[in-house]
Amino acid sequence: MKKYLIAVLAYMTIAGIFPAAAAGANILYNGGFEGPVDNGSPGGWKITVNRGTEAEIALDSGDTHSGENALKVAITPPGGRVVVYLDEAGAAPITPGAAYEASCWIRTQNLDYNRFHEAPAFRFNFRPQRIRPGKLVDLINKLQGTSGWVQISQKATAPENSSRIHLDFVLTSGTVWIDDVEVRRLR
Ligand SMILES: [Ca+2]
Repeated sequence: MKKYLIAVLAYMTIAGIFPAAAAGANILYNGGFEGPVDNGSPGGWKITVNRGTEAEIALDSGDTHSGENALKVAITPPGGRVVVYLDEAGAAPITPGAAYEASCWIRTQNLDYNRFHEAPAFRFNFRPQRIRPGKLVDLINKLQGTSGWVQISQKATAPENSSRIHLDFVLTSGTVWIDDVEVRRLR
């Protein structure tokens, strides 16, 4: 009986009855920052810190949106540039032509522009083919005057020659906590 079941499942996968990810399912592997740390970055994510930027980057268990950890990035004034971006292996493949929604929960403290007047942002795009202009939420515009966790989401349609999500957070000055980042295919 078991053997029979496996054969049926294999056939269904080949026939495309189980697509890469079902509509509506979150395709990010570690959007909640609960997975293991890999080479100093949370699994599924990469972080770059521009030269001259003084920043503390850590998994913080103090006040998470859910689970044990949120990613904390604290940049000392007058600021600089830290980019937290989704690793190529951080999400399941996407379906070209399908619409997706990227969302995250963010908490901030003393958020500000850097010395180049660059705003902190949550950006959403695709690779290898990109959408132009890419989707972007200006975090100062969205979160100024707020405290506590706020959900941010944005939608985009994957171009025909895209195979994966590109998602990042550009951080400039002040402290940001990020948790429960998700990307879902819209039904
Ligand atoms: Ca978490």
